[in-house]
Amino acid sequence: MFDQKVFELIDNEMKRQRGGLELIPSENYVSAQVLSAMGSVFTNKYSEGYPNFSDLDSDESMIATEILPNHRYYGGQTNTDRVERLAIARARKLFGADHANVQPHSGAQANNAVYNAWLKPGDTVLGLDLGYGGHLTHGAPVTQSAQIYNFVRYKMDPTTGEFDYDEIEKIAIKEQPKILLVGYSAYSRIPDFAKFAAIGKKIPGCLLMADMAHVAGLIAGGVHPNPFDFGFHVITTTTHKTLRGPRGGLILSRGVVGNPLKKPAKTLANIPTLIDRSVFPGTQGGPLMHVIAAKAVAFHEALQPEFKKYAAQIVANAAELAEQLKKRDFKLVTGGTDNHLILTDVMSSFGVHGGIVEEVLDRIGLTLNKNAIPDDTQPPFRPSGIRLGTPAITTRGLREKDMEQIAEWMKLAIDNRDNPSVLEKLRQEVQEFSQQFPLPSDKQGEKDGSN
Ligand code: DSN
Repeated sequence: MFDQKVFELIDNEMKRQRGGLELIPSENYVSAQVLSAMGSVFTNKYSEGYPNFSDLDSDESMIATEILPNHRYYGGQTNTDRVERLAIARARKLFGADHANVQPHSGAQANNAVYNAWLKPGDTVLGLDLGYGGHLTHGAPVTQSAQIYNFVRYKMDPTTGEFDYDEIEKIAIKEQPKILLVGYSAYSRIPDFAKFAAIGKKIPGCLLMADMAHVAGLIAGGVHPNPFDFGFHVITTTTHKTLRGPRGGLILSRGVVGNPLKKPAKTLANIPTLIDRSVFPGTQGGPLMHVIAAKAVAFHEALQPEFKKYAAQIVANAAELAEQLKKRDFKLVTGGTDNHLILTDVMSSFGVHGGIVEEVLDRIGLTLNKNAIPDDTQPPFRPSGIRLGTPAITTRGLREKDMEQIAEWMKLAIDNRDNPSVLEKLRQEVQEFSQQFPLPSDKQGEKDGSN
């Protein structure tokens, strides 16, 4: 029987996405090919274990056709092995990694797998505090990993909103972390990876880990530094933000790629194999092969020259949007942006908290999220800030010239938040404007690559 309820909701969500603009900096619109791979028969298959890791530098047509011995726990792996090997080969190339584990179901799973690979219960991790732009999985007390490991969290300098490297070094020397973690969900500048690496190298046995979920697409597109170039050992990321793939996780590492069936010594050189064993069987069961197929497609897209232009356009759009917001009296944390993301203190700009701004903008079809700012005195559901970004609207085809209009709608909606007729007029304008920019999966010829 046709499941009308669910398919109606899918249809409604499609209309919502077509008729508005996505400004949440961690969201994007995937291509028809990514969608199609994700909705494919690979969802039917169990594939616990790993494919063979040999010859991943070979030509892709060889990887897509060669027959290798089955190293997994179930039969029927001819196609899953090939598709996972393609995903691994492409991810390595994209980020200059020695190894890639494409199986984590999410960014949180990826981070937890790295902790489990390198730490014993009680070991110390130094990461950014959630309230200052860090992520839940970087040691927020409500998480499972915070019950297992000792997270010590550094904060941003409240006057500049930026990393305070002297303070981080002081804490690192005192706490001797086994992992020094750089990563964030609400930071609009570029970290000094060389400084982080220099701090980590002063601590014996310290793993340098970068959670680059937000900026992975910018790194892949060559418009953001790559932590591997500064001696980092591990990069974790999600695959669906700036990287524009399916929802999922990815762990990239530098070191010696070994046989995941054999337990290696716990050394930094063996980190690729320690991570493989930690993902499966350490923290996950069967990989989601339909998602891995879609990751392979997204990595292929990110390896194309157009992706470099896309990444550069994300940054150019964000810079222009920041300028247009400042012209309209929005106070920006750090004063601007160097990446895809803007954090603005709407409480001190307009005397209204982020929850209200999120809601009022949702009503006119601009989607973004409320967010804490450094040293926020407001509670989490009524924080002082909002967070927005340009990856999705750039995919949609918006350019610098369109940013003024978005900033203007935002200001008008905040000023008229208690005026339903103005909000309705703005909603119609946003809808008409958005419909000029089809979703990539709506474009003719996208699926078969003919456009
Ligand atoms: N929820 C993601 C974000 O929006 O940044 C992080 O996991």
